[in-house]
Amino acid sequence: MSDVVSFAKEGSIGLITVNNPPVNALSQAVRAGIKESVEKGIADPDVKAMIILCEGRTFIAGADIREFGKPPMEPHLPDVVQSIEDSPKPIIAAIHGTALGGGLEIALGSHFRIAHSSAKVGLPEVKLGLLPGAGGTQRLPRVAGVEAALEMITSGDPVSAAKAKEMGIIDEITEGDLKKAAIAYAKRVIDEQLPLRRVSQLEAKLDTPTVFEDFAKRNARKFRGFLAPYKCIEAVKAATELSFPEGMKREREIFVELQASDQSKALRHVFFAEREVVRIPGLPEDQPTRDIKSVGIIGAGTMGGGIAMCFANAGIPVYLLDVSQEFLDKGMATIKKNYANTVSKGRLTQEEMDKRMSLIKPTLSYDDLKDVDLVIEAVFEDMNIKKEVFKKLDTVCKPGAILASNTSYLNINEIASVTKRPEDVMGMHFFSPANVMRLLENVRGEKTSPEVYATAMKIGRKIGKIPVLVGVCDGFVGNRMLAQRTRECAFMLEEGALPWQIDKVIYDFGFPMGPFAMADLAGLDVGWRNRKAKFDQLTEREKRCNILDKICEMGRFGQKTGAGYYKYDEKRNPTPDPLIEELIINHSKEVGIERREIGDQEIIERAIYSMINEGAKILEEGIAARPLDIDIVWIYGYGFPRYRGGPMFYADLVGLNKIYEAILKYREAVGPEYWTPSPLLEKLVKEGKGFYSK
Ligand code: T1G
Repeated sequence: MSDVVSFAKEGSIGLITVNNPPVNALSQAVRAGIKESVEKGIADPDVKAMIILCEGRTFIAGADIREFGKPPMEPHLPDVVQSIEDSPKPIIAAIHGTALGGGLEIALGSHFRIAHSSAKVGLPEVKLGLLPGAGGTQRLPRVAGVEAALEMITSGDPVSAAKAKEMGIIDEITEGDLKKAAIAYAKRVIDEQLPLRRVSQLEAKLDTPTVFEDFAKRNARKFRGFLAPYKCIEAVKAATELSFPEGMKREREIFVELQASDQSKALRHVFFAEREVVRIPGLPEDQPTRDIKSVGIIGAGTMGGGIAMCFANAGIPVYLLDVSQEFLDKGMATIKKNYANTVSKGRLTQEEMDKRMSLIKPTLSYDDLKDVDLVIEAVFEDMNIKKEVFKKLDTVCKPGAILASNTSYLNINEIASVTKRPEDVMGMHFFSPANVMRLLENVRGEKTSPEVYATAMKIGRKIGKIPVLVGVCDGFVGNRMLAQRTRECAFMLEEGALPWQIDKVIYDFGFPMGPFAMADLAGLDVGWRNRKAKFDQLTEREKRCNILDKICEMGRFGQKTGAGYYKYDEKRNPTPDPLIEELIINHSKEVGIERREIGDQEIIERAIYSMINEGAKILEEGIAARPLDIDIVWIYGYGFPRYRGGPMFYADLVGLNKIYEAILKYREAVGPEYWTPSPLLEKLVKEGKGFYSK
């Protein structure tokens, strides 16, 4: 027997136990071990029934994703599942933790399923750009119905044991010891000689004749551009039209097609990247960190309040400091409203809300911060104000307290220089709204100690963020790359494009919204202020490209004023505004640019490749340690479509040679001050490599 699967007998019951930490993934050894154990149990005359269960924290969490893209090895999972279902002796799956993907498929191939009440089951393959490839698309509709199967398979979201029982996926639930309950269940199956229930022999009934078309139509916006959900629908449809063996064949064909797709490669890359990103190259796994038991937040504005919520949500007490009671009251009221909103949606109990509110203590006095372990400053983006705050913190806070700034671009080294503890100073850049957006850019100053930034990575995860370690430069990683896209899109407006054309191209690329709709949402006055702050550093063309200024001077700051690039109705639905079209056309005349047709491909290249080139420069400068750091920043901070893997993975899919040719083209057309290829990019192209080439 393999060491990851064991077979033992308890009386007349064969226990097949999987022990493949950390999540009992179905590696080749596990598949072989399960198959051998089933055969052993069938061959053993003393064995009347078998149970499949797992050691560790969870039932099988799916196929071993690390095996994808490699030559498949026998036994193949569909065959293992079929050998379970074909067993002449009853087999019971005993589920705890999460039975996901191939794990749930193993359970669906079993004749009976018992779960601990705390367990969850799901088919998350779609999140990897795949579909359940071991019978899930054929068995789930047979046992839970077509509609329920479509929802579960295309969302990839797990359901609770109770919900699964309601759906017919789980037969029994236990609150107690799962193994004991499973053995009792097996004995009942034997004693009562319950007939074996082979799911494949059930029929997948249509809920309505047009259930598939209706489902696809209802989810068109959510699935747009993403292949796997549509293929999942196709496979489930096959379960209602073909025999089980034919349906399995169809499922296999689609699985092989999806596994080879760029979208699945991208999603598998993201799956591992979002776990790898918190590991800092060069730092030992056991790097000491500091305990963060209490936190101070300076500034009760939108960001400060959102950050305070992050810590309260994790059960960490927070002092929220501002300079006036009025600001504190406003900030606390906003926090209360946010929580009340979540309670009204049923996603938080009133009791939980009250507990979290009680963890946030408003204060006017820096003295209250004398014992906190971490302070995050979230005051106005003005270097002088920040320096004043850090000078005060330096005198008040205890030795060893970490002093962090939430600044989105200011120089952390300069801020640290006004303190006596630069090794305890860093940036913790949250993204708005801070209590929602998962990205956290942890900015390492030149003097920040490894213990301090390792602590920031750890506390970032504890409060549910995806922390990425970045270096000091204007805009760090995300905003520095965003500046490239913003400039190119502004230039394309004056050369011939319109906001809604560019937005549609970027939306269709897979972003949640285009750059101009996003600017209207964030508030055009933010970008306007940034432009003014950096005006002296702008090139002549950037200075002249003042469409944003003109719109702001009309008092149009975006959604919050009912108009920006778009005009908005009372429900904030956007409409292209002829007035803005006229303003842009007049602007082109003013700056002497003859407008021309700009194609969608040019929009993609100038908006996305400009960011890729900047990302390569960020890697060269060591501002990001790896391309995966940049991909995660853009997926979690700006909604880069996951199924494209992030800007750097996407660049590899396009081919760096094509990216490079486009950069040279725009160096001629737009100017070398904006489009000079990164030396790293040139080197990789010369070597015929990508950012991720080994
Ligand atoms: N394969 C390989 N490694 C996996 C894995 C998997 N399926 N799931 C997790 N890991 C690793 C993960 O990379 C990390 O490693 C460690 O386990 C802990 O994971 C044929 C084709 C189960 C809910 O998509 O959702 O079945 O970083 O940090 O937060 O139809 O892991 O420590 O080196 O996420 O407690 C379908 C994916 C596969 C489930 C646990 N199954 N996993 O979350 O721990 S495709 C999935 C998860 C399939 C069949 C198809 C979560 C979790 P390291 P973690 P966690």
